[in-house]
Amino acid sequence: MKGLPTDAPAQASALLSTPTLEAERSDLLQRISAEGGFAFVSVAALAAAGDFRAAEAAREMAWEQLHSGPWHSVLPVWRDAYSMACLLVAAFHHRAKEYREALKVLDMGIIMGGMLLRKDLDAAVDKIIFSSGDSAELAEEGLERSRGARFAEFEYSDEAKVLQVLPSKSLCHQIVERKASLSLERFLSDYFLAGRPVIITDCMLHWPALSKWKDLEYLRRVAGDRTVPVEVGKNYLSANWKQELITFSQFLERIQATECHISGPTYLAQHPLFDQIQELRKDIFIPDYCFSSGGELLSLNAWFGPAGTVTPLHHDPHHNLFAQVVGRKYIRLYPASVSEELYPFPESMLSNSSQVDLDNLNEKEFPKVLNLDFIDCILEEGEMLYVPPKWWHYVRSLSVSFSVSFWWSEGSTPAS
Ligand SMILES: O=C(O)CCC(=O)C(=O)O
Repeated sequence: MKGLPTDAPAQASALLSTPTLEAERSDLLQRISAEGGFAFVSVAALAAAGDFRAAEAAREMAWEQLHSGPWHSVLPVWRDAYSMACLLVAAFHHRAKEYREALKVLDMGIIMGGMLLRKDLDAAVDKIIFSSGDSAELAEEGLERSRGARFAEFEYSDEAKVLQVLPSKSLCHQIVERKASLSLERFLSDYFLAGRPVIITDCMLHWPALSKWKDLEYLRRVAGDRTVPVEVGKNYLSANWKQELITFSQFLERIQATECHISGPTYLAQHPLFDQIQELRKDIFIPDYCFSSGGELLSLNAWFGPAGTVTPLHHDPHHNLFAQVVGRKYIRLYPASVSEELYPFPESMLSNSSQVDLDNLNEKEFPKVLNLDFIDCILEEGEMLYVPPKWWHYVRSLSVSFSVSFWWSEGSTPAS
């Protein structure tokens, strides 16, 4: 932390303009006290009075609470406490023109904190990006190197090589149906209500993302300094799998590195990146199909990684339109009706995942899988796959790949 002017601290949080925090502060502090967080309340008061170390201490205390047990058992008030502390710390960094540090702290608040102060966090990010406009501090690093750079060509463009990396029996049975110019009515009647997957080949061709997200310089410029959560390891079921928080620039470096890291690929998986980085949100459009049933859009998630990422066989409870923006992915689908034959994990946390590793099939342990019918496809750039709720899916990237999933709820469309 650089030295602050002596009059700075008391004004520090005001400089970042945090209207929700001002309105909610006393209620939030009371709720934190009620949960026994007296020490947090004391340091937060010192932080508000200008003590940077106290702001850092408040952030650490809240961080400890976030890691005190399984994520679902963390009391929501501690997530809001964490956001509050992040705003306090960021205000000091902003005042000292330490924009990169400020941005990092705010992103941590966005990723790990609660929703109460989300508007303040987002507004503070905008302010930092604006404030740093004519400073050399943000974004310049690495830009030179990525000027004009695009991702390497498909790693497996030769179909024979593709088959070598796919689970056995891939692409030799039924391929997912492809449709162009699919009307909303036909989508509803033939796929949504029928519970059948389909690839829509031409409904995202106008997205700016299709060309922009291949451009490393663009990605680095709009997101390079932002912190994102990534997964490292073979896949989320493997023993060495872990999560890390790194900057988007660091993530791009890892994707560009031709050799896969020893601990496995780094995958930015199922992250609501577009709530976090508005610039990227502008490059995509929500497909009308998501609203055709009167359901509610639940989440947009990014899936960005190198060739070789695998999401093991699992199912989700929602309707999913899965848009392939950059690169290509192999996807295998099994209907919900064969769930039992796919050996779901008995533990409730993992009950939507199969114990079967399709890349390394143990036929003795899981014999019923062998003769199950499935449908599969290689989803190409510019195509969207509709995955009905509860359909099991296995996904492997065949190149650098950037996809977006749109999840939405059932709605009230009468069966026609
Ligand atoms: O792309 C992937 O790796 C997995 C996508 C997925 O499982 C989903 O959208 O539900």
